[in-house]
Amino acid sequence: MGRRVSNSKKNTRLLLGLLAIVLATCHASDFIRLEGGVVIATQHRMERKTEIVRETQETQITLKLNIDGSGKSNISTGVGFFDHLLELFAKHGFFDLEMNATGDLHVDAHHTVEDVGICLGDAFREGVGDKTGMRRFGSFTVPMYESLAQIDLDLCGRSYLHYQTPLSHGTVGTFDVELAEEFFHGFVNHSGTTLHINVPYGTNRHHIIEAIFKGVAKALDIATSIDDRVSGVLSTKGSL
Ligand SMILES: [Mn+2]
Repeated sequence: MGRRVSNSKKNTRLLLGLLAIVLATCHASDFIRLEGGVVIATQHRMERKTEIVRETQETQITLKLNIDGSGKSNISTGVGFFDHLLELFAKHGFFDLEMNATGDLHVDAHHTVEDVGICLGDAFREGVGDKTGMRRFGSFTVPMYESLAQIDLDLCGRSYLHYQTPLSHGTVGTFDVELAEEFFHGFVNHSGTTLHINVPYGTNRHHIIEAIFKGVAKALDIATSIDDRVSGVLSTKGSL
């Protein structure tokens, strides 16, 4: 004669079985919500890592990005100040970034800086995927001694750059200051970002550009972060 099992015990076993299956198939970063004792895997969050390889007559670039990183970087572009900017971009945005760029520096740093911006834009566009659960908007203001950089961005799929700084010309090391704008043009065009960069005041070239890169990193960290109140994509249109 078989053992008699009450309905409530059967239900408990069924629930525990379902829980085991859900936990076994879910990633640690998935969202699991308990609602009235029923386990629902509401979203499957993919790893947000990308790898970009781009080669032209002017530059050869390989890039690895982890949007959900810790700020580790390994950067080599051949332009010292630009390496510094990309390292602090990774550090302050908590992105893991490997970047190896070989460009036609015998001409100048223009193609290298612009193409790195293009590759970083491609990496973010691919990395965020369909933007499920993502905050989408990000703003951050960085004071760097006498300079102030105000950054506002939207990862909306529409590319737009507003770039207003007191910088017009000059260099930091071998980096022409106008290359910062070229970098962000490449970035917004390939990432589909609406990006407003305003530096209302500042005098030191190194400080101004560094504050901009830190601010963009912080604003991107906010915009790419996941808010578990967001169901699907944060848009009345239903897609971004
Ligand atoms: Mn610095």
